[in-house]
Amino acid sequence: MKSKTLKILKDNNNDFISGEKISNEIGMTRAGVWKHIEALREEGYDIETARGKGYKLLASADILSYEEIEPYLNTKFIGRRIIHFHSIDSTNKEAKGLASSLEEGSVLIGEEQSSGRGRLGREWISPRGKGIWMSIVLKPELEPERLSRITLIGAVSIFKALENIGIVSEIKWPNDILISKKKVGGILTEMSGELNMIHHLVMGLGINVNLDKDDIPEDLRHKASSLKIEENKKINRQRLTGDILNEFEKYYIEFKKDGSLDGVIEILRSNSALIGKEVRVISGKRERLGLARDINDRGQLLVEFEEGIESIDSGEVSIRARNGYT
Ligand code: BT5
Repeated sequence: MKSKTLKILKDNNNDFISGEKISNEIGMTRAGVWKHIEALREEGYDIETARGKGYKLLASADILSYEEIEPYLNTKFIGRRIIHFHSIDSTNKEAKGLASSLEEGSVLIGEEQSSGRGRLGREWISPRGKGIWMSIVLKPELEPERLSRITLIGAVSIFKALENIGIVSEIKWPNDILISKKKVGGILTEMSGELNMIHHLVMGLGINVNLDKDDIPEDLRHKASSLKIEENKKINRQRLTGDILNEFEKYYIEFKKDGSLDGVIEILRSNSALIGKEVRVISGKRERLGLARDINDRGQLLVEFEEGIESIDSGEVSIRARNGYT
């Protein structure tokens, strides 16, 4: 209902509209409309009130609700339902709990996460109103073997959306987005299902958009950054969120047809932070040094070890820290 009031304010081209008119249009009392206005103000909308004239929307809020992202969306089903939280422990955790009752393509977004998670239970810092912390619920009907590559679609979608706004980044297979060798985005894909049947899958994407230096804990500053820090300007989170979802749907529809990742792999190859570099391949307690050679058509990283070339499916891959992170 609050969103209806917002829509009327927006449709009114930043002009005054009376409380009575709004209340007639949405079928609510004027006191109810007033409550909406108060709630919208609380979210950050700047709304002017004038006696005898009503309400006027002066400025929209910098929040990632459906109403604010929708103008940038051109998808069929990805992001057509957005559940927006002002604060949440972790969008991935919440999405896993809700996934079975949500339609494919539903997205959960939190303005901040109090317990954001990376892979292997690591912490993911997610300060309020500064990043994109979101999870997409997916229900593809493909064997689990192919599904593990789905993270690559997320990485390429972020890369392409950044490219659309003129930001050059690199993809560190399989789940990191880097600018100037520092991490500005990461992906955590979690599956739920049985041996040969996936019920649903939750892809969590975290992008450091407008974080300032102080938002990044000191011990991460050598390896983490944000778009704002790297580009020296504030970035529109709403447009970027819409763009990521647009790019994601394009590649995901292709992938769902037959598991094809052709376009995705091409982009990964030509914008990889790993190919040609020495890498440390870590799986559990085992660490090996090798040279990242390529990414094959199945999305695996080809690494040349002393013993020969191996294709790596997923797991921990980090470039030997020579100059900086990655
Ligand atoms: C990732 O893990 O890169 C996956 C991050 C996924 C976050 C999203 S946000 C929405 C959704 N809900 C969640 O709870 N999670 C997902 P990993 O590769 O394991 O990287 C984690 C490591 O990156 C940490 O151990 C830190 O060293 C570093 N780190 C933590 N917060 C960071 C940040 N905001 N930016 C860059 N690096 C960070």
